[in-house]
Amino acid sequence: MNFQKLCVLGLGYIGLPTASTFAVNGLKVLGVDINPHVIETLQRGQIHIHEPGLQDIVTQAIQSGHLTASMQAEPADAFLISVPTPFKEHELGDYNGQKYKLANMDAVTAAAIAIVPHLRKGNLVVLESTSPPRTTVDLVNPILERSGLKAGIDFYLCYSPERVLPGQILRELVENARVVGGVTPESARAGHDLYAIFVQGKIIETDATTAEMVKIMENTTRDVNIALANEFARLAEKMGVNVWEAISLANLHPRINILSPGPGVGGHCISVDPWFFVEAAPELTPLIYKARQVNDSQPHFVLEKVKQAFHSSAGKHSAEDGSMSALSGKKIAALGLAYKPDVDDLRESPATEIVHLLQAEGAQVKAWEPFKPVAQIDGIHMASDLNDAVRDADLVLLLVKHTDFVKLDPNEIASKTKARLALDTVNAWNADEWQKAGFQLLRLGVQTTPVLKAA
Ligand code: SAJ
Repeated sequence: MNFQKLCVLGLGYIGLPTASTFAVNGLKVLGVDINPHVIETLQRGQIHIHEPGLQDIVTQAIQSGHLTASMQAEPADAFLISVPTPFKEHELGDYNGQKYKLANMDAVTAAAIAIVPHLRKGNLVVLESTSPPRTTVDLVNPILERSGLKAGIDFYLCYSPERVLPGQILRELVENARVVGGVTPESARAGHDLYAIFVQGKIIETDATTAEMVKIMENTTRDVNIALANEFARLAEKMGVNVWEAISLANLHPRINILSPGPGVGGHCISVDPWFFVEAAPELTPLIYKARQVNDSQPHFVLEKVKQAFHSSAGKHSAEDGSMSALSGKKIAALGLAYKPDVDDLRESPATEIVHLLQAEGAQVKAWEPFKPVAQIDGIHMASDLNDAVRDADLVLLLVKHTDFVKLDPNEIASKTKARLALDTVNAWNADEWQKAGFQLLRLGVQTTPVLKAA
């Protein structure tokens, strides 16, 4: 199949890089988004999200005349839907009292409806948004057929999940293998032809529902593995073991690859997608459900570690402030609010949840997020820079392993803060160096003294 014009609906972290990549590979691309700020920014030749290399490729695509932006879809040879699939905000599912999150498919529904007036015989429609299994067949297909055209006969319809890692999107878009699932084999073939325009990785054809499952299986596998790592961290603290050392030794085993524990699982993918399986079949997914619970409770684990940190140093300070256990009045410098290192995305971020939990316990938190220095984040007091964050702190709390934070010199920090207590939740700092600089450094997954009860 030949394509001249492509319409991409949804210009977020996936849609904009994908639209630009198709445009610099020769297609005429119309980028569509319901957010006027996104369209105005693009029409000014700028971008609204941080991703390495994205500004350059967008500039190239716009200057070539191949990428334009609008809030309205138009007729095209192919349509690509890459809109968000978050949770329903005020509604939970219930299975024997077990509450679970529900997918909000409003944006996908609206995008499919927006395509109907422009759908023509021979067109291709691709759903890329991560969606519960059977969304393409049971939700998108019937909407598109309101055009009077039949999917798989008059037009092609397929599902093709993006699998790119934020921070490496433009490279992975081209290099990663791509799964294309059609509602018919011909649809899968048409999807193959579209992505073959720039994908250098293997392109595999299958059916739409299998492709949907594949995507959610990938992210669910990662979520369950991270949950296991987080449980290992909790166990290690109980046993007086350094979990980071233990993981690096276990990963020497040829068939073991334990992921990293941390302050929690954030972002719009790993912390969201497994719920699509739980929603689809709560009776079949006890493990997936439990893993979500473990990862969603990790911010509380960090809260307890902060209390522990103050408690362990209380010997020295109790005389001064008299408030023994509560965090009330404690000044905490929170370093990092993004959901993971070196990205500007704060969606579902465990770090912001931890700050909210600390504040609810009466702590005064000043947060510094270098990737979103001016962010107004609900109820979080943002510092103007790193120095401002640590200056009056009692505790320096590292929540995100941004490269710049890893490189911090503890002596330099010691000269800028009165704190001598630090907590590293992401295994970024060298304990000896920080201790030499005068800090008592506590680390997630490391307990110097075992807390095992004597038999
Ligand atoms: N995390 C840990 N420990 C780890 C790895 C990650 O706690 O060992 C945390 C991170 O800090 C973050 C969250 O998990 O809060 C997710 O981060 P991530 O880097 O694992 O993944 P995402 O969400 O940025 O991207 C994932 C990727 N999926 C997989 O690797 C299976 C990416 O390939 C997908 O395209 C993306 O989800 C998506 O859009 O679905």
